Amino acid sequence: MAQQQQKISLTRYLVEKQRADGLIPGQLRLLLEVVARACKSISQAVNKGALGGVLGTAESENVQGEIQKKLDIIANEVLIEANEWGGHLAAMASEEMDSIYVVPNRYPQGEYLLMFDPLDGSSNIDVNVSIGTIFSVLKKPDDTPGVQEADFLQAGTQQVAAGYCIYGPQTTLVLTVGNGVDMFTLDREQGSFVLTQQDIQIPADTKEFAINMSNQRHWDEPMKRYIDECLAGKEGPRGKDFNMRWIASMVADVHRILMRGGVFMYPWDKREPEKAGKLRLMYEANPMSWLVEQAGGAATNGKQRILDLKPTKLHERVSVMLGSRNEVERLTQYHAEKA
Ligand code: AHM
Ligand code: MG
Repeated sequence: MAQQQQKISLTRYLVEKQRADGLIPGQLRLLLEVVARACKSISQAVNKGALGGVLGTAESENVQGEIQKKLDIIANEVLIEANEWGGHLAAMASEEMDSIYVVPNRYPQGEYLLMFDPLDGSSNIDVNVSIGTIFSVLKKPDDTPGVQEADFLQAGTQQVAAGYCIYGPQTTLVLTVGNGVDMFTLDREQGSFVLTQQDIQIPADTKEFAINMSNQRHWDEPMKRYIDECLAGKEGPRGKDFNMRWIASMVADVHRILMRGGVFMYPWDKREPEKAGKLRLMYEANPMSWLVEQAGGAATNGKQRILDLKPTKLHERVSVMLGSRNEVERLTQYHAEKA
């Protein structure tokens, strides 16, 4: 009889990682387990859809002036309620909350700071297309008493863990603690995440790009040049045909890139020139950039490595280009030539 392959649960993976290379201290292990548990619960709510009465918009706006969906608010509450009492966190910050959420006095305070976009790709919720939760973990600087927004304003290089959970045909959790990227699939019968892929690598070259082409006329020159050359295909300077995908869920687009390569771009554009971009640095671009780098890819805002940017505010926006290394280098080169 063929020996059944042993399944490794997220819990076991975290315990073994903690033991083996001390990469995951106890509080961080608890934090990651709690985030995963919250994602399971969000996955349940997403799955129920209309049956759970969770679709549609709430009658509120978030700090970015975007109309919130019911599921945006539910996911945010699930993450806060799951994380506030365990003693592993000092504070949380979210796309859906104006200011930081300090762990209430009735609970012990931990040493970590958790940031999240509770449900990224909100425009896809009501049309049954993949969405996801993105998270980033920092350590609270220990030289300051209490906790304030300034404690969160650390460069992406300071992250100690980052990941996302995608709610698609499968619910999949993708995680890094700084030594590669591993992937877990939710086993609904067992109710646990199971390790399904280790050490994910993004190929350095690709023939696939992801960008919202409807903004083309608003881009700056280097961006136009890059896409024009891709579109010119075999007959153009790139000498190969490119394919395009745009899911309008960063989680789903980045997941595809981790699985088979590609380049994802949400650049600055002239629609709102005073904004650096659409995506948020601290809980969208930083965690995704770190995952991509950990998988051998690269991430830039065109001029600088995203992970090196020093944030000046919690909801700061950034221009994003990430994925297969050689394409990101080319984008950087085009921006440098223009400058
Ligand atoms: P959200 O956090 O409000 O959902 O916005 C972020 C999303 C990304 O997931 C996605 O890449 C982008 O917005 C899509 O924007 P657009 O609709 O302009 O193409
Ligand atoms: Mg988002």
